[in-house]
Amino acid sequence: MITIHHLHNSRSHRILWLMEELGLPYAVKHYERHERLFAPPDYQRLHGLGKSPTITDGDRVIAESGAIIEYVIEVHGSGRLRPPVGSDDWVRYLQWMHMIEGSVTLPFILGIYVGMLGEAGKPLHPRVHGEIDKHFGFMESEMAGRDFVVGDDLTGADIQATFIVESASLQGLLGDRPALLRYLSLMQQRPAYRRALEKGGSHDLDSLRPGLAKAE
Ligand SMILES: N[C@@H](CCC(=O)N[C@@H](CS)C(=O)NCC(=O)O)C(=O)O
Repeated sequence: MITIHHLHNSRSHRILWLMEELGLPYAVKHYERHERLFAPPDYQRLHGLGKSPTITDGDRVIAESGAIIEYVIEVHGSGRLRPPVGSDDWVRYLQWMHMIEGSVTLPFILGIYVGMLGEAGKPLHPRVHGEIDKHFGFMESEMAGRDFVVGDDLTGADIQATFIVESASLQGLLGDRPALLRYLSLMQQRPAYRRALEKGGSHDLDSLRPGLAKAE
């Protein structure tokens, strides 16, 4: 059986949510953040990256959200929550699955670090905010008139995308992005999303972060 090593207030909510949507059995091991931000030493010992989410499945230790979602869907979910391989929807699914952590998250996190530098970070603001606007602007235009990233039903790509949309909302980035705000609300209302919150406990993403560097 899969064990989800759940670091509170973290991306591992994605995997709890995935398991709830698939109706698969799983165990949860809870970990508190160390010094407010970091994974604690016993979490770091699970896998060389020491990052959440990490799951164990027998002897396998698997890290990285997108890889875990794809692994669970293929190995335990009989391909549910992903479009048929080779279809146009699958191409879009793959792009979103990889784009979220590979592209969208980078400028968002940079914005937070640059914000921590205060005045010293100001020369980087135009570049960082340009990239944030580009990525969230792309997602906003792609989600207009849609309830899901792909097709007419939830896929693993929605589970991957929601965490960053949620984080962006908490940083005030969605004020002029109604399609993403509506999408986030639809995802947060799903019974499986809510059950995952109950199983995981605290999901206070706002408590972790200093603010983004402000756009000039
Ligand atoms: N791209 C990775 C990012 C993993 C990541 O940075 N996780 C954060 C939690 S949301 C973490 O483990 N932070 C604690 C630390 O860095 O010690 C993924 O999607 O799995």
